[in-house]
Amino acid sequence: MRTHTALNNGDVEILKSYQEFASDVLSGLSGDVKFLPCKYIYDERGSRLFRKIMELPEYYLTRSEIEIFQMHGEAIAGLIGIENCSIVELGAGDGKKTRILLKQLQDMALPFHYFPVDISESAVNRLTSELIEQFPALKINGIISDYFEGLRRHSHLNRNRKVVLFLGSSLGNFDPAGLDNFLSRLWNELNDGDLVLIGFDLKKDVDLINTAYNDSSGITEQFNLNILRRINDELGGNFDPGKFRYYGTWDAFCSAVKSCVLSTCRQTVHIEDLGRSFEFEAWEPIHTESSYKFSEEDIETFALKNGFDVIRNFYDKKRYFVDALWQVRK
Ligand code: AVI
Repeated sequence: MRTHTALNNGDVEILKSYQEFASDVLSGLSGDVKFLPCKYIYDERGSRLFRKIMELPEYYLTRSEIEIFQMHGEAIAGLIGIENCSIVELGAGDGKKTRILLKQLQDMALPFHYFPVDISESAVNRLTSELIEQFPALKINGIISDYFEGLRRHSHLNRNRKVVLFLGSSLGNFDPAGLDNFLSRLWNELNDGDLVLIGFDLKKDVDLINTAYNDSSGITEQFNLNILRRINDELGGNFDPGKFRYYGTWDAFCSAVKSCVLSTCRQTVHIEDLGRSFEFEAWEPIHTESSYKFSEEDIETFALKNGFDVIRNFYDKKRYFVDALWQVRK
C-alpha cells in the first residue's frame, strides 16, 4: 500500500524551484567571493519594490522607454503588426510600457494575440485581468513560467509569426557570456522572419547612472536587501538586514553598475534548511546584481553575431535608452 501522498504538477514545480533556490544560495555563499543571482530578489515584496523603483525620479530607464513607446508607438506597431502575430512578452511584469503598444495596435486595427510570460503568478494574473478590463477585445493568454519554457508553451498554443518583447533593460542583468547564451537560445526558439524588440540602456554620464542606482529614498537598498529577507522567509535564514548595507556603483572597466550588500561587521549567519552557517568579514560583499550599459556598436554586434538582422533602433529624446527591433535570419 502506498503510504505517501502523490505530488501534483504544481507541487513538483514548487519543490523544484525551492531546491534550485536552496542550491544556488548554498553555492553562492560558499565561494571566496559571495554571490546571489539577482532573479531571487523578485518575490512578491521584491517585485513590489521594483515597481516603486520604476517610479523613482532618479531611475530614468522606465521614463525613457515609455517616451520611446509614446514617440514611436505608431512606427513600432506598423513594423510588427503586418500580419496576424503573437506578441510574446518575456518578463511582462506590470506591462506598463506594453499597454501603450497594445493600444496602438488596436487603434490601427492590427490583429494580434498577446502572451505575457512571467515567473510571478500574481504578476501574470494581475496584468491579465487589468488588460481585459482596459481592452475588452484583447486576445490574451498569460503564461506563468520562465522565459524559454514560456516561449515553448506559446508555440503549443499558437503557430503565428512571433514578436518577442524583452523590455526594460532586463538583458543588461546578464553577464556577457549569459547575454550571448540568452540570445542564441532565443534564436533557436524562433523561426525565420520572427521579430524581437529588446530594450538596452545606453552608456551615458556615469553620475546619472550612479544616481539611478542610489536613490535618495533608499528603495534600491531595500530591493537588494530583499534577497536576504527572502532567504530568511523561505530557507530559515537568520540574516539581520540591519547589519548589511547596499552598495552599488559604476564599474568603468565592465560598463556596469555592480551592486552588492556589504556586511557591516564580522558576523555568522545560519541557514536552517541548508544546515550550514556562513562567516562574514566586516565589509565583505555579497554580489547581488550587475546592470550593464551598452554602446550602439555593442548592440549591433550582439544582433549580427547571434543571427538577427537589425531592422530599426528607436530612441528617446535624450538618447538615454534604445529599443532595438531585430529580425531572425535562418
Ligand atoms: C530589472 N533590471 C533591468 C533593473 C536594472 O536596472 O538593472 C533592476 C534594478 N536594480 C536596481 N534598480 C533597478
